[in-house]
Amino acid sequence: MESNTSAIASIAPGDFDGDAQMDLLLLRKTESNHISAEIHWGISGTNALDKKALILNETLKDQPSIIDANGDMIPDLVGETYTGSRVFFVFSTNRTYHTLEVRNSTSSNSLDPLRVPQSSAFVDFNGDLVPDLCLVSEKDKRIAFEIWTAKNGIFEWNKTIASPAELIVSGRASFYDLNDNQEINIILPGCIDVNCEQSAIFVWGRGNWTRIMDFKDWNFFTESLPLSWLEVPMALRFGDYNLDGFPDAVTVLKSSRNNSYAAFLLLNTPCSSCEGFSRTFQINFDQPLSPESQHPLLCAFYDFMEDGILDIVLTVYTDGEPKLLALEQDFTADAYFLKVMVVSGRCLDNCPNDHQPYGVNQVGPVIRFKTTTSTGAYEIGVCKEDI
Ligand SMILES: [Ca+2]
Ligand SMILES: [Ca+2]
Ligand SMILES: [Ca+2]
Ligand SMILES: [Ca+2]
Repeated sequence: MESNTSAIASIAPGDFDGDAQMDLLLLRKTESNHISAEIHWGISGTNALDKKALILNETLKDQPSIIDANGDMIPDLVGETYTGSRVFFVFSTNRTYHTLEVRNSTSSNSLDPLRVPQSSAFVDFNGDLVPDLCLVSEKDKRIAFEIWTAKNGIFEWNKTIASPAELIVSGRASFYDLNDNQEINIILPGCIDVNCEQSAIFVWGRGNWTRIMDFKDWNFFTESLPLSWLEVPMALRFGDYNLDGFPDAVTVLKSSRNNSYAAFLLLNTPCSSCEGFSRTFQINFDQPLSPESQHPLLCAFYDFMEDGILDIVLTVYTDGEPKLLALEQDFTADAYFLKVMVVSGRCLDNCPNDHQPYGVNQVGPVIRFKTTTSTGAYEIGVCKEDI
C-alpha cells in the first residue's frame, strides 16, 4: 500500500468488485477536514493487496455508509459529498464506480443535509426481507429519519420521521426489533435538556415515539472523551445478553453526583407503565461493568468464544492511556441460539483456485426463521445483521 500522511478515519472490509476476494475500504480525514475514500483490492488466493488502489474523485462531509444500492450483491456507498450532493457510489466488477444522485421522485424540494456523524441503517423496514435504507438528516438542529424502501433495485422515498419534539440533544439511533413483533424499531437515546441532566430513551414503533425510559442520577453526556481523536456520539450498543429473544444494550453513563463515568448493562424487560410500548430497560446501577476508579470510554457485546453467549468488550482510560478489557460471561440457563452466516454467493463455476462458490460477507441481510417451542407452538424470529 502506498504511504499517505492523512490520518486514517476508519477501515472496512467488503468485496467491492465482486470477485469473492475481500477488498478494503479505507477512509481518510484530509487536512481540510474532508473525508476521502480509497478501495484497496485484494488479490485472489493471496493475503496481499493490489498496489494500485481506486481513489474516489469526490470527497465527503462525513464517513459514508456501506449499502448495496442496486441489489447486485456488490457493496456500494452512500454519503454526502463535500459540495453538498447526496449520492450513491456504485461499484462494478471492472473495479470502477459511478455516482448516482439520491432523488426523491415525489418532491422537487432539495434534500436536507445528512447528519454528522451519520448513522444510517441498511435494514428491512417493511418485512419483505429486502433491506431498505434509513438515512438520518438534520434541519434546524432537529434530526429526522428518512425511510427509503428498496423496490426492484431502486430506493424510493417512503416517509420521513421527525425526532421526538421534546428531545433537545439526540444521540445515535439503533435499529432493532425491541419488542419481538418482527418489526424494526428505531431506538434513540438523548437528553431532554441542553446540559444532559435529564436523559431518556425513545422508541419508534407502529407510527409513534414512546419515551420508554428516564434517567436520574446517571445520564448520557455530550463532552468529548479524553482522547481527542476518538469522537463517539452517545449510543446504545445492542446484543441479546440473556438469550431471551429481546435485544439488551450496554452503554457508558456519567454520574450527576460526582461526575464519574461507568458502563452499564441495560436489560430489556417488560413494561406495564410505558404507554404505547411493551418493553423498557432495567439497569442495576449498583453493578457497573467497570470499577468506578476506571473511566470507561466504550463498551460493546462480543462473542469471544463463538459459542453464542455474548461477552462484553470494554475500553477504559487509565494512567493516561486507553486499555481494552474483556468481560467473559458465564451463562448456564437453558437456551439455544441459531447462528446464520449470509454470504453473497458471487462467483459461480469459475471460482479462483477451485474454491467452492460461496462469496464473502454481505451488508444488510435479514433472516426469518420458524421454530416449534416445547409446547408445540410456532415461534417466528426475524433477525438482521449485527454490526
Ligand atoms: Ca474483491
Ligand atoms: Ca451494488
Ligand atoms: Ca424491505
Ligand atoms: Ca435479552
